[in-house]
Amino acid sequence: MGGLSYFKVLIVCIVALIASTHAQLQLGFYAERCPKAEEIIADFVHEHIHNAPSLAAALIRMHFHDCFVRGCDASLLLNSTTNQAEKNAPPNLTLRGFDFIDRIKSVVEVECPGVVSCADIIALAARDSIVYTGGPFWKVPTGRRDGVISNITEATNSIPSPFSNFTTLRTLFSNQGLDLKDLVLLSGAHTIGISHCTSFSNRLYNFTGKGDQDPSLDSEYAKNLKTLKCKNINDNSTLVEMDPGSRKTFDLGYYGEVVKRRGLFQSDAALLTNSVTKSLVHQFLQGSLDNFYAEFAKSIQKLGQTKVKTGTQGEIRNHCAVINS
Ligand code: HEM
Ligand SMILES: *[C@@H]1O[C@H](CO)[C@@H](O)[C@H](O)[C@H]1NC(C)=O
Ligand SMILES: *[C@@H]1O[C@H](CO)[C@@H](O)[C@H](O)[C@H]1NC(C)=O
Ligand SMILES: *[C@@H]1O[C@H](CO)[C@@H](O)[C@H](O)[C@H]1NC(C)=O
Ligand SMILES: *[C@@H]1O[C@H](CO)[C@@H](O)[C@H](O)[C@H]1NC(C)=O
Ligand SMILES: *[C@@H]1O[C@H](CO)[C@@H](O)[C@H](O)[C@H]1NC(C)=O
Ligand SMILES: CC(=O)N[C@H]1CO[C@H](CO)[C@@H](O)[C@@H]1O
Repeated sequence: MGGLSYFKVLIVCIVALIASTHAQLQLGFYAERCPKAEEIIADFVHEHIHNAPSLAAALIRMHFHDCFVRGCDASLLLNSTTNQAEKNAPPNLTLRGFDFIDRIKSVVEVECPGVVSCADIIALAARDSIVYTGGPFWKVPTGRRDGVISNITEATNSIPSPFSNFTTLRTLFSNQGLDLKDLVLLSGAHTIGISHCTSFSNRLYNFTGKGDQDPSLDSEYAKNLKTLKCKNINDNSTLVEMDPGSRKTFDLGYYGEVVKRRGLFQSDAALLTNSVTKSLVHQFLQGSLDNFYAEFAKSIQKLGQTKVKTGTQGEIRNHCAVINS
């Protein structure tokens, strides 16, 4: 028996060692050190999202951009110092919701100072805001720690642009451990929210530099956009719904637009240029909303675990916009 006990102790030690070096996110990570954290965040979102339901779109997009650069570590929230931060990269120019995260952080800090990371707040607030506006639910394991580096070049290089082709999209997603199914599912978030004309006006006015239109964009739709929305190539203020008529509803509308060649961005249209993603788009469009929600949940949970910092890595920031001094 003595020998067996030693053996058991050894096994326990090895398991503990592996667990500590490969710390994982876990559901209810704050249960002991800040039991009310998740409830406070959910309540705050619930209470305020009605004033600005479009914030749900901004927050899920923020979660995506955060996770694509150095993992989901809230590096996106850092202000520039002597170095230019991620926030200032072109894809971030249209992000919204920074104040909202800061406000949640300050409420959580009152309850338990220095315990809950900004990275977890983004992940939870994104999920909660989508749920409270009638979209899918997904689980958010917590325990992310905040990064201390934010680099504009890395954001520019890692985050797909609306002008990306299929090859670029595949590479950038694969760099994050995400596959083609994740690409199609996560792009489905374009069923909510808005875009500036500048993200696609080249397709309407000057696609190849000859004053031409993108032939892969439905010409009737392009005509409407030019007369009613983006009246010239330099319009940088008009906002356009990506899923017209249902930009507040997390439905299958985006896939419907894409197959009608009415996806706003080249990156949306690119999903039809590969046989795998094209058939996935059709598959989700023809499937049920429940099926889309269940599959979307899996992909966004995967996104939310991208290269996370846990254990003693990084820090728990006091203010989301600055690293602790
Ligand atoms: C596949 C690569 C992607 C590209 C190239 C892309 C690009 C863009 C662009 C250009 C905009 C409009 C920005 C503007 O002009 O205001 C936008 C908006 C948005 N994106 Fe994406 N996106 C991608 C994937 C995703 C993913 C993975 C998500 C989330 C899971 C997402 C969620 C959103 C949402 C919700 C909006 C609307 C934001 C708002 O209303 O403020 N996108 N995206
Ligand atoms: C930011 O990232 C780029 C690309 O990886 C790198 O060349 C550059 O040195 C980094 N800048 C800083 C200030 O670390
Ligand atoms: C896709 O875009 C990249 C980057 O702009 C470019 O290098 C590549 O040639 C393009 N690929 C195709 C198939 O058009
Ligand atoms: C279209 O693009 C070409 C080449 O970049 C440029 O010379 C021309 O001025 C552009 N036209 C407009 C209307 O912006
Ligand atoms: C938008 O366009 C106007 C006029 O061309 C310009 O003055 C302004 O700086 C632009 N704003 C942004 C945010 O690029
Ligand atoms: C970060 O930058 C924003 C916008 O420039 C500013 O309002 C905010 O006060 C800054 N936050 C901190 C903590 O410096
Ligand atoms: C939301 C945000 O921080 N936007 C910034 C993006 O970068 C531009 C240009 O550097 C800043 O002016 C914006 O404030």
